[in-house]
Amino acid sequence: MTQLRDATVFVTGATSGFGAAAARRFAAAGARLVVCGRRTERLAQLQAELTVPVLTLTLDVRDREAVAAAIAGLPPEFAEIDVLVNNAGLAAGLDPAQRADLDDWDRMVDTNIKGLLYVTRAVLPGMVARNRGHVINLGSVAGSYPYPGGNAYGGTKAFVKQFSLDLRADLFGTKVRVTNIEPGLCETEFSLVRFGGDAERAAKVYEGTTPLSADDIAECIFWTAALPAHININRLEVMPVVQAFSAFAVDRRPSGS
Ligand code: NDP
Ligand code: 8X3
Repeated sequence: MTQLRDATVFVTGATSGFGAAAARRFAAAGARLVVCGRRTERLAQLQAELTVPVLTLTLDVRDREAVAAAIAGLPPEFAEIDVLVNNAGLAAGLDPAQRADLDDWDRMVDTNIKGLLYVTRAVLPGMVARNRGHVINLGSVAGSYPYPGGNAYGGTKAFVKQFSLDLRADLFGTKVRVTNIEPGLCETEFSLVRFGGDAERAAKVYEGTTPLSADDIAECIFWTAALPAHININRLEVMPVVQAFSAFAVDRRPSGS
């Protein structure tokens, strides 16, 4: 197995959901952590809770210069990143494309695509130079299966899937691994964010189901990192048993109705 005790693990979006759960899971294995997000207080809480060395970075991954400076300026004891969990991301809105808010689309593209690119680009040279490392991206089932209102969100996650595969092509010949984790329905703050803080609407997404939990996904993330160094999980698609895909939709109404 890959030894994660004393490994340096960098988690984006560690203030909530998968990121916070992944930080806890790696900490349980004795890793040292760099945790980032925009909510400083939550990062401080996580740091206070964990007994391993933790560096907190208040960082908006959309800020290209800030990302580059934060990663270039890591103190030596946190600078050699072994595992990057590219998790920061969001869905904003569920309106059909013809009514969607362009600001929502910008926010998703800027965070889920461009933010992930900025962090990856800053971390990769060190991994390649050390000839070790693992980039674990958070894609989604939405990157493979369309659903009404998924539009730009699904598009950003399809990007993450393809970028993960293309990274593998560039890293061929090195020992740096790349994995795209593709979760389905999972109860975190995801829907609260998607619906602009509407807790009632968010709760309805999970009502009457047994969704995945953040800990379930943290376990998947951890598993891919802990596998022996010669194994690369390219994509890991995970759904709760209560979720599956449906058949093609066919509109049988008489035309014009
Ligand atoms: P949460 O809303 O619970 O967590 C999202 C995290 O991303 C927060 O820590 C938030 O931190 C961080 N984040 C958002 N925007 C930025 C930004 N601009 N800069 C830095 N950090 C940011 O959602 P999840 O844990 O569920 O989602 C994590 C990832 O998993 C996302 O990429 C999401 O698309 C994906 N995903 C989620 C699924 C689900 O059903 N829950 C399923 C499949 C994929 P802060 O606000 O403090 O900046
Ligand atoms: C989150 C899963 O199905 O809500 O990526 O888009 S879904």
